[in-house]
Parts: sequence; structure tokens; C-alpha cells
Amino acid sequence: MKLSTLCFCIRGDEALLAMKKRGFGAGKWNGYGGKVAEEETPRVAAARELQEESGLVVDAAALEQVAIVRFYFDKNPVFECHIFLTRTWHGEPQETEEMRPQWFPIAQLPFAEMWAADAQWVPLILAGKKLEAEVNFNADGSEVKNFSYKERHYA
Ligand code: 6U4
Repeated sequence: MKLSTLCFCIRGDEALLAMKKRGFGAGKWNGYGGKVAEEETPRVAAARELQEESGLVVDAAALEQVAIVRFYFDKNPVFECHIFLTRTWHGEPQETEEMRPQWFPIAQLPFAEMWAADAQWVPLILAGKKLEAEVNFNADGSEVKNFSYKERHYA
């Protein structure tokens, strides 16, 4: 599986999402993330991707790991995504070529315009749960065939 990351910034009862303007997942609101480079840990990659795509600067050590989600497409394992939250950063989110940021109340996330499985696991991590989950999509990721998770701890 390819290692990837997602990071959600939390400000009070709001979460920062960004509209992905191009590439895989274009047209969807999402946290910030991307692929983990060879020499990187997921945590370091998450901080780098957040900075590259939003301009926000975070200390990788301050990111809180809250989940690992494995994404399957038509039963093929494709991405192992390491998910982080942060409540501290430097700077203001900026629009970049790839992402347009917007704050959303956590109680009103735009699930109709997010990845189809996000309604199942994003609320759990934003409510403080830590988990390991599996999402089985159809071939193009438009439908969730199966979702399961268990709670676990992260160092
Ligand atoms: P980079 O490294 O920035 O080029 P990119 O091509 O933008 O990466 P990436 O790594 O952000 O893709 O996404 C990796 C994969 O993880 C996506 O192709 C699908 C999946 N994915 C990302 N965010 C997801 C989300 N919130 N919910 C979901 N799948 C997600 O179900």
C-alpha cells in the first residue's frame, strides 16, 4: 500500500478543510495531505504537506496521530493513510494552486462533497476517538462497499 497522510486543523468547534482543485480527489473537501516520501515518517510528511498546500507551519512533533485508515478500491489495497489532528500552528491558511481553504463547524461538515466514506470516520476522530479503519470502495471510489474500524492508541 502507498503511504499517505491527512491532517485536520481544529480551531474551537471548527475544522479546516480545503477544496482540492486538481488531481486525484479534485472537487472534494478534504483535510490536507499527500504521499509520504521515501526518507520521511508519516508525521513529518503530514507537516510538510500541510505547509506546502496551506502555508501553515506546524511542528511535526505536535501533531496528534488519531487514525490509520486503509483504503481499498475494488478489493485492491491502495492507500494506507495516517491521520493527524493539530490545534496549534503558525500562520493563516492560504489558497494554493492545489487547495482552497475554508473553516467549517465540526457539526456541519460538507459530507456530500467529501470522499464517500468520510461521513463514517471523520466525525469519530473529531470527537476524540483514535482508530484503525478499513474502507472498501468500488473501483472509482464513488461508493463505499464496506467500512469497519476498531479503536486503538497511538504513541
Ligand atoms: P500528493 O502527494 O500531494 O501528490 P495526491 O495525489 O494529492 O498526493 P493524496 O496523497 O492526497 O493524493 O491522496 C491519497 C489517496 O488517499 C487519495 O488518492 C485517496 C485517498 N484519500 C485521501 N483523502 C481521503 C479522504 N478524506 N477520504 C477517503 N480517501 C481519501 O476516503
